[in-house]
Amino acid sequence: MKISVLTLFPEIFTGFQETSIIKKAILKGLVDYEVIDMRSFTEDKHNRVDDYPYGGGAGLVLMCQPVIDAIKATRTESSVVVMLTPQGRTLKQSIAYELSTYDHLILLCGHYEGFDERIRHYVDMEMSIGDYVLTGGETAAMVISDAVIRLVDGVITKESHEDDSFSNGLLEYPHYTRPRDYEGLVVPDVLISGHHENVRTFRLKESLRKTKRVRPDLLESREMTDLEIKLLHEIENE
Ligand code: 6GU
Repeated sequence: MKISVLTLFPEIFTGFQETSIIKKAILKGLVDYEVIDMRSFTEDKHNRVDDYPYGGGAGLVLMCQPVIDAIKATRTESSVVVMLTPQGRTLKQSIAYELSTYDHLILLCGHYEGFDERIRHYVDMEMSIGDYVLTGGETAAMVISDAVIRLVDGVITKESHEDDSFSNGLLEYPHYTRPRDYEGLVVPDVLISGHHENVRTFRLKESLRKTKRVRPDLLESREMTDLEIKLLHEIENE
C-alpha cells in the first residue's frame, strides 16, 4: 500500500517514518510512505498558501489553488483522498481496517482555521481522530497512518492484532511478564498454570471487566455469547 501525506509541515513526519515498526514496514517495502510539501505547489508570488476569510473572522484559510493542485498531482485512479478535520468521521479500529484495504491513501493535512470549503469537492472522505481540536491535521495523519500501517499484511503478525483492543469490541486483557512478584504485586496464578482454556476464560473475563468499568458504551452495542453473559454476572457479584 502507498500513503501520501500532503502537508505544509513535512519535517514533523521525519521521526515518525524513521522509528520502530513504521520504519521496518517502509524498509521491507510493505508501505510506500511519501510526504509532500503543499507549499511547493503555490503559484502565489509570495509563496502564500492561506488567506483571510471572506466575510471576516479570525484566522487564515487554506486556499484552493495549492491544495487542489497538490491533490491532482498526487492522486491516481485508485487513490482515496482523506481530509483530516475535526468535522470528519471519528477514527475507529473498524475504519482503520477499512483504510488498510485501499491501494493508495492520500492524507490531506490542514492548518490554521481550516480549508476553503471548495477543497471538499476533491476529497473522498473526512476523518477526525476524536472530539477535541488540534492545531493541525499532521498529528492526526500520523495517528491514522500508524493505525493503518500496523494492519497491513506482514507488518506485524496476524495474532498480534487479532487480540487488540476493539478488534472483538472489547478492551484488551492485562499482560504480565517477568518477574512473577514485583514488590508484592504478583502475576495471577492462572497465567502460570499452563491451562490454556482457563487462561482464555480469565482473559475474556478481564477484558469484560475492564470494558464494563472504562467503556460501558462498548458493551451496550455488542452481541454477547452465553459465556460472556455468565462472566459479566460473575463480575457483578464479586
Ligand atoms: Cl483530523 N484535525 C484537527 N485539526 N483537529 C482534530 C482532528 C483533526 N481530529 C481531532 N481533532
